[in-house]
Amino acid sequence: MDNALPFQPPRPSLFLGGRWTGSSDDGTRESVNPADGQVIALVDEATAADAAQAVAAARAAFEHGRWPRSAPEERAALLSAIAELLDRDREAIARLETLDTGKTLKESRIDIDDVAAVFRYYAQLAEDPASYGRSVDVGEPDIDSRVTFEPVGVCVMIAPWNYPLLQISWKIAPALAAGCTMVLKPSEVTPLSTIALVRLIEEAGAPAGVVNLVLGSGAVVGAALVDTPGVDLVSFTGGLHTGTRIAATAAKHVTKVALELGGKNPHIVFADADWDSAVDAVLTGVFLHSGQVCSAGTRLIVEEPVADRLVAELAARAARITVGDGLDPASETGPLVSFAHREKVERYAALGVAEGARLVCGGQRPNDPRLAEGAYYPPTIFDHCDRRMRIVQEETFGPILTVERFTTEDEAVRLGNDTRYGLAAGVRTADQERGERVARALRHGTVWINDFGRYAPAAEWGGFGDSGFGRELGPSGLAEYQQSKHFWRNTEPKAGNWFADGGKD
Ligand code: TXE
Repeated sequence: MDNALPFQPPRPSLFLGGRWTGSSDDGTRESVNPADGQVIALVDEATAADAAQAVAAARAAFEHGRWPRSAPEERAALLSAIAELLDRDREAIARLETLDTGKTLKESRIDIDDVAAVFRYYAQLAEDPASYGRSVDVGEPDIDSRVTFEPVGVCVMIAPWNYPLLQISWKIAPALAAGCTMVLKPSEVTPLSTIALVRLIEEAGAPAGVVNLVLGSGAVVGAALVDTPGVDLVSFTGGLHTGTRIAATAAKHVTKVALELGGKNPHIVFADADWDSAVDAVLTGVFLHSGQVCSAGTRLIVEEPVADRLVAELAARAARITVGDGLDPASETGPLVSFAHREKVERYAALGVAEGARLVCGGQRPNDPRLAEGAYYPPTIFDHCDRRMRIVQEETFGPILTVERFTTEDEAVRLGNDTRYGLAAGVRTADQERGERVARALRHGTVWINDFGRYAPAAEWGGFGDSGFGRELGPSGLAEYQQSKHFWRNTEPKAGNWFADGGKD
C-alpha cells in the first residue's frame, strides 16, 4: 500500500541515538497534501516513551560524546557540509516541502536557500573566537579573568508547520555551533522536510545522539519532551496558547525556554509613501504563503487621504492573485496548510462580517472546480476596521488583511503598538526622519522602513510582548544555546589577611 503513495520517505522515520527506528507501538501517521487532500506519505508516530528515549540519547551524547567538546573547526565543517548537501538536494527537498505545506515551489526553493545560508552563517560564527568567550580586565595584574560560553546542554526544538524546514534550522544551526545535543519535533502536519534534513545531517557526519528526531502530536510527543527531566532548553515556535503551556511545564523543571509565538503585524502607510512599492509590499506582506507567516503584515494602517485609493487598488490586485497547487508554476500562492486550518480562517472571516467590518474582496471559498479538492482560501480584505475588533487583534494566520485609517503620526504609532504581540512592523513614508521616528516608537522585534518581510541570518529575530522571548539568528541566536562560565585565576596567590590575626592561632 505504501507504494501507492506519491512520496514515501524512507521509513523508519524516527532517529534516536544515531539509529533510524519505528515507533515503540508501531504507530504511524498520514501526511496529507493540502492541494488535493491526497495522502502523500506515512511516517512513524512516536510515543511518550520514544520521546523520553530521544532525550536520554541526547543526554548521553552531551555527557559522554565528543560534540560538546569538539573544536570550532569541526563544528564549522559540519555546518558547512550540511549547507552543501542542502544545495545538492535543493530540488527534491523543495518538492517535499511543497507537497507537505502547499506553498509554491518558488517559495520552497527560497526557503531552502535561506536555510543553507543560515547553516553557513553559523559555520562562520563557530570559527569566531568571540563566540566562545572573552577576557575581562578586572584591574589587577595577577588576576586572569575569562568568561567562556559553553553549550547549554540538551535542547528540545518544537517547530510549526508554516516554514517547517526553515524554522527548525534556525534552531539546529546555532545549537550545533554551540556544541549542544538536541531532540527535534517538527509539526505533525508537516514532518517530511525535517526527516530529509536529519538524513543530511547524518550524512554530513554528526556524531550519534547529537541530533535526534521524534515525530508526532503536540499533545503526546511535544508535551512529553517538555515534561521530561534532563532537558536544558526548550526552543519553541508556534501558537501563543501552546507557548504559554510549554513555558508553564518547563518552569516545573527550571528549564530555560525560548518562545516565538507569532504576531499581528502592523504595516503603516503614510500618504507620501512611494505608491507602487507600497501597493506591492502590502499585498505581498499579507498574502505571501496565504498569510501563514508569523510576520505577515495583516494589519494595514493607512493615512486617511490615500486610504480609499489604496484599498481599491489592493482589492483589484488581490482578486487577480492566482491561487492554485504549489507544484503548478502558474500558481502565485498555494492552499492553506490543512482543511482544519481553513476552517479556522473561515471562522475569522465570518467574525469580521459579524463585527461590522466591510468585506472588500474574498471571504468565501473559491468556486473554481479545479480547487474544489484542496484547502484553498482566497485573499480577503476587510476595510473600515476598528482596533477593538477581534479580527484586528487576533492572529488569523490566513490571507486576511484588515484596514484601519489614521490622520496623525501619533495615532499611527498608537495603533501600531495597539497589540498584545510585537513581532514585526512596517512603516512607509518618503520622509526619512519620520520613518526613523516611527520605527523607534514601534515596540516590535523587527521594523521595516519602506520594505517588508526581509530578514538576514546575521540580524536577530524575535518578538516583544506576547510574541515571546529569546532571539533567533545573529550572535544572540547562538547565545541562546550557550551559558556563560566565569574563570577567575590568581597567578600569584597570597594570603589576603582579611581577619585581624591573619588566620594564625
Ligand atoms: O500551532 P501549535 P497550531 C499560530 C497561528 C495558528 C496557531 C495554532 O495563529 O493558527 O498558532 O497553530 C507542538 N506541548 N502559529 O495549533 O499548537 C505542535 O505539535 C508541546 C504561529 O498548529 O502551537 C507543533 O509541533 N508541543 C506560528 C508546534 O507545537 C506542542 C506558526 C506548533 O503547534 C503542544 C504556526 C504541547 N502541549 C502557528 N501542543 C509562528 N509563531 O510562526 C502542540 N505542540
